[in-house]
Amino acid sequence: MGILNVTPDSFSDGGEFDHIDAAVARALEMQAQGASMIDIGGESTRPGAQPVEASQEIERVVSVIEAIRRQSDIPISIDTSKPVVMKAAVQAGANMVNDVNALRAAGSVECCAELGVPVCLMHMQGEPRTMQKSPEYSDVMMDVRDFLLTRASICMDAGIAADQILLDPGFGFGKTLEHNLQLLSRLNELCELDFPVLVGFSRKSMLGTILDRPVDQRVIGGIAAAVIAYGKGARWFRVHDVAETSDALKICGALH
Ligand code: 9MG
Repeated sequence: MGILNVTPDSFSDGGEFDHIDAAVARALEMQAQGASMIDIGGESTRPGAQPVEASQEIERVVSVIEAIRRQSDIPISIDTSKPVVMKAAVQAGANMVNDVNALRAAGSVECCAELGVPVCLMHMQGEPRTMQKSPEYSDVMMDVRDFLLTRASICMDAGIAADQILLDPGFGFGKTLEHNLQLLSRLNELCELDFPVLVGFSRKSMLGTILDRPVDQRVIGGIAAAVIAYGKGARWFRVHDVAETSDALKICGALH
């Protein structure tokens, strides 16, 4: 899954893809590099990020989704927590909802059930503005697992089919480095459940902390984490550096 942020303040490619043509070109480039889905987001979820109005988010993502659709049928996921944005994005041509809030906003579960699209439910403690202040867990893997299973069960009760649900432990979302490492080392406990698991490490600060490197020098660290996650059963990877990650994952895939 290649990341396409269409926010002016994105931490990794801020402002660069403001223009629709550039966003489409980047999406097509990621497709050519091996991405099997493009994840489009119009609201930053990085730590400390401020929320944006739904109307602004819709304005940012819909024009880009429509423009990609004119040139490619690559599956698109919409990275949002707002049901109105989910609906507008799917009507414009998106095929999946990727929600860092695991469809907890009022109306989100019902909206996705009605849209009939797959959903990625991600774990996050707190909210992006404050989530890194002092995250606490009794047992981080058990807490994340229980949360995701509860959310999956709520989705299924609302009519979302089990095979339309992906789970994501939410690396970096309300977690210390120790929590992230615990989650990675015990990722098999999540992958053993009956849902595919998606992970995202790309350029995140957990890599920067371990490596002491800025955001543009974390590619190899992100690939190392992705390879470890593959070994534990994850099969979906949300990444900026598609070509490099794709090569690494093809090597992993050749063994399975
Ligand atoms: C939007 N977004 C940022 N990081 C993410 C991650 O790790 N997983 C998912 N599903 N979405 C993310």
